[in-house]
Amino acid sequence: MSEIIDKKVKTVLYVRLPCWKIYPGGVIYVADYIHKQRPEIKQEILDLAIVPRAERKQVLKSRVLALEPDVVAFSWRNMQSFGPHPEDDALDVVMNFDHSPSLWRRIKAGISAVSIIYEYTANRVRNFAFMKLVRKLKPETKIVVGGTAVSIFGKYVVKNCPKNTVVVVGEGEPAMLSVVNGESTTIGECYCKDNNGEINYTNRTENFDLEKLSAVDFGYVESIFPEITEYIDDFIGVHTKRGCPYQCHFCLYNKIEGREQRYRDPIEVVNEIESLNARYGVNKIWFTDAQFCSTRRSTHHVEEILDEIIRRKLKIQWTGYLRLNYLDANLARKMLDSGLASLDLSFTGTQEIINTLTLGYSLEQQMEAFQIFKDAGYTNQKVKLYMPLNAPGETRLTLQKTIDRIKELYHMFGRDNVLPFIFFIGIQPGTPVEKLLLKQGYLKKGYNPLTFNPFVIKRLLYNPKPLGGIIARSYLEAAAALDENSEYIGRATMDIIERELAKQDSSITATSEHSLG
Ligand code: B12
Ligand code: SF4
Repeated sequence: MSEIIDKKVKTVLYVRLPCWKIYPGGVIYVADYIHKQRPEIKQEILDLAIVPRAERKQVLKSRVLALEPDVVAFSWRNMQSFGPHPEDDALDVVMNFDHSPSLWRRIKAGISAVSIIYEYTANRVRNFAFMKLVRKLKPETKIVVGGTAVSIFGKYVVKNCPKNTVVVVGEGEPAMLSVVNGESTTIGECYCKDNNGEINYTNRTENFDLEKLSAVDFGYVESIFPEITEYIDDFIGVHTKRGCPYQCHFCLYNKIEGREQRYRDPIEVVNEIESLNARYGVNKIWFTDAQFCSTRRSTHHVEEILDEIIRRKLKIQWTGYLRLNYLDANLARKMLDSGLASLDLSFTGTQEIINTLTLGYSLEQQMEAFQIFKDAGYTNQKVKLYMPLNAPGETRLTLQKTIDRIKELYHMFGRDNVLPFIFFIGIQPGTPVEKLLLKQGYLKKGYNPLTFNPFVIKRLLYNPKPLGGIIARSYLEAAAALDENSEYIGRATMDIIERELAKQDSSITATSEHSLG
């Protein structure tokens, strides 16, 4: 138990740092929890994601001067956001720069890349400038920084923060409670920079008991964050559990949330959904768990939540990252009855790649699970395939097998309902794939994962030769043919890849026959 020092916190200003507009669920959970524990504390949330860029500094300044907060708590979501896919311009830029047959397009891509890198750099510099502004305006204020970006890059963030700052890695509720309680040591995994600029690291001793995370009190949240209404037309994030015991080679989620799965009370989860629905008419829910449905135990928990949604006849649509390991007909039926909007899942069409990436499931079982969905009354829900294309171990043969499996899914669900996302592995620090690629010399030892060097950034988006060129040129050809009547780009790309693989196969056969002859 850490010592309580005499610093009663009376006011907290939460500042959500700018990112693409997305419901700020993390900071809302933290503020709601603190209110339930310490209702006498005055809190406000300022969401810079919805303030026009030119006004952000001024708005922050006015809010700090008006509220005079004892604590300013920054929430930072994305820092290294290079995981481009067809809905992100950066994918076009990378593909064109490296692989376009047209010199002009390569030059144009180079110019766009400069502006993307500029934005990437400037965003980070601006975020630290917001913290420095607070420190300048209120030298005594404690600064706390949390959020997923910080959970991955905490050590880097703390170096650039002002003095008297706590950087919280992972979940924020217990850490924030110890800050507002004025405890001398912040609970949880933290980097604390004191008034002399010295940094101390404290490790997490125990995880937060998620049973304590009751349904968000939206009446209170709206009173401290009236702008919440700007989010209600889109998917709203609801958390049902934290943690993931798997270790897929490219993934960091189990580090951000821990390996042990901890669960919220299903009734509280559904109370939260119901109150979003009744208060704001929200009808699109994204279960923001690392994996909504993964282990056998989590499958039971999912089932309890779905049962409750069905029992209360809530008219919602929901989605989240899914694994189909333990799906059976009963659960599939419940998923559909409770409003499953789309199936969002990792997909690769060979057991070899599943094993290389240690995804921990059987392809045959996954394909059977798709059929179970089909038979359970599937109508026209989208099947979104997040494909780690050209991952380590990918060959022409595995790629072709993936295409064949996708065709089976077209057959099962209707071509228009299957969306293969052209995605590549983004190499993240501390993951097994990073270790492998360092060992293979693809990445240099001591490289900086937060570099602004565009050539290193490009390498972190893993799409190596020889397949990288085929995939990229196929994507560019599909993109060039896009008009309002055209195919979904992911499907068109997969078709062109297949054509290109076949062409190469026939030329290889012709060459070998020729040399044999
Ligand atoms: C669900 C999810 C999505 C969904 C979101 C759906 C929705 N409507 O909410 C979708 C698929 C849309 C999505 C998209 C993207 N995502 Co995403 N996403 C996630 C995921 C799995 C969960 C995030 C979440 O909402 N968690 C639930 C909430 C409650 O938790 P939280 O926000 O983390 O908050 C907790 C703590 O962080 C902390 N905390 C937060 N703020 C504060 C503040 C203080 C002061 C304190 C003390 C603590 C604190 O306490 C909170 C409660 O404990 C994470 C990975 C993960 N496991 O965390 C990636 C993650 C956040 N995403 C990431 C990225 C990069 C993206 C994209 C840019 C991908 C892309 N290339 O398009 C986009 C960007 C979206 C955007 N607009 O910004 C990265 C960000 C980190 C980074 N590498 O920079 C992550 C970490 C995944 C990764 N690659 O490692 N994402
Ligand atoms: S990809 Fe999904 S299942 Fe695999 S470790 Fe990450 S969160 Fe867990």
